[in-house]
Amino acid sequence: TLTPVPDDRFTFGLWTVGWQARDPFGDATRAPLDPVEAVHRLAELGAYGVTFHDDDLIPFGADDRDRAKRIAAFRAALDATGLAVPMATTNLFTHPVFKDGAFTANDRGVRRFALRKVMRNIDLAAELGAGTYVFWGGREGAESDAAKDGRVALDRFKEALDTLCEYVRDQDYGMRFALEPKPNEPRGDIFLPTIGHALGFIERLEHPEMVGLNPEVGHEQMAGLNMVHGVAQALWAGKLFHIDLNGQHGPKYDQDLVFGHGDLKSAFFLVDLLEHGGYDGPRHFDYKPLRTESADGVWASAAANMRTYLLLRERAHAFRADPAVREAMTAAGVDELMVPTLASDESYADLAKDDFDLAAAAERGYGYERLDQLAVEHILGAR
Ligand code: 3MF
Ligand code: MG
Ligand code: MG
Ligand code: MG
Repeated sequence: TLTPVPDDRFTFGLWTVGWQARDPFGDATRAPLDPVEAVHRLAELGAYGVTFHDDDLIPFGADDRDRAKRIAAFRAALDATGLAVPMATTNLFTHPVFKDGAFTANDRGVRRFALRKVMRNIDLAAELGAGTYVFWGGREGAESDAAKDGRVALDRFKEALDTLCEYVRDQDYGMRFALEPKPNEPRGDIFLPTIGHALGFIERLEHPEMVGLNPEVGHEQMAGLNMVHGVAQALWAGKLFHIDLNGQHGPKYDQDLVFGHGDLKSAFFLVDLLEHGGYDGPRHFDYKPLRTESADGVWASAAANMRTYLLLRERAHAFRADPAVREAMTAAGVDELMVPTLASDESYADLAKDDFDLAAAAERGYGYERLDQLAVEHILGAR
């Protein structure tokens, strides 16, 4: 069905529907959105949950009474709607104190402040039942390569995550961390710019089993990379802990379009992978309603993310079930790739026994054109 229900596990960041559309060249075009209203509206639309940065819920610097009041109101909205909080994260990028980064700021006092800010919100995240805590290092980077020794910056990044893993273990929160790579914006260059960089980094941590990824469609595409391949590698490594779905038109500024409103074909193959590739986490939308929209447009865009996902899910099932697709896949050898190159009782020595028709293999066609067109026809609803 194309009506979103909580079982579909759609989630939204408070900062998405709540984006006031301030950009580097223009002021806000929308009024602030109360998190309580966001929770109610998202629940009405069929979402499963909501996620937040500490500062989305509690303005930076709020006193303890104000903080408690806002948390209580948010909790009441969650209880009234049944919305879950599967993930939370820290804003380590808006306040001027983070202009040179948080975990990798040259100023040691900033690094220590950042850790305190994260731990405080991890406590709240745990109270609200979040199983995943995301780290997007938006300010962890540089504009000049004279500013930081990249090797040392990674030492500090590792130190921060090791310390926070220790904290979560000591508190018995059972929470996992998910790193969100991004190549640039707002920094000229950001550390851990892609899924691949982050996967390599995780293996050097003290508790690699606690740390995985939160890849974002637009972020990989900003780097000119194939999100579907990146997510496949994250799944292969057992590291797809969470995902940020949105739309992007290739390498340019971070567009944060509605899911599917950028590279639609890639969105189709991504949904196909998530649905058939063993991912069972939230389908989290991290997008920005266009700056041109008033409140109606905001809620239309929230609904559009879920409907587009459901349409693509339906299309992906139809694609897989189509006998013509099955046949084209077999002809293309898609299944043959599942057969190990050496049989279980063979070694490299057995390769010498092969009687291989080199000319025939060089000459064969794979039929990918036909297969790809079948995918396009399914996306367009022509089959
Ligand atoms: C920026 C982002 C972030 C992260 C968020 C952590 C503000 O490009 O994608 O959104 O997703 O900080 O989840
Ligand atoms: Mg983003
Ligand atoms: Mg983005
Ligand atoms: Mg994101």
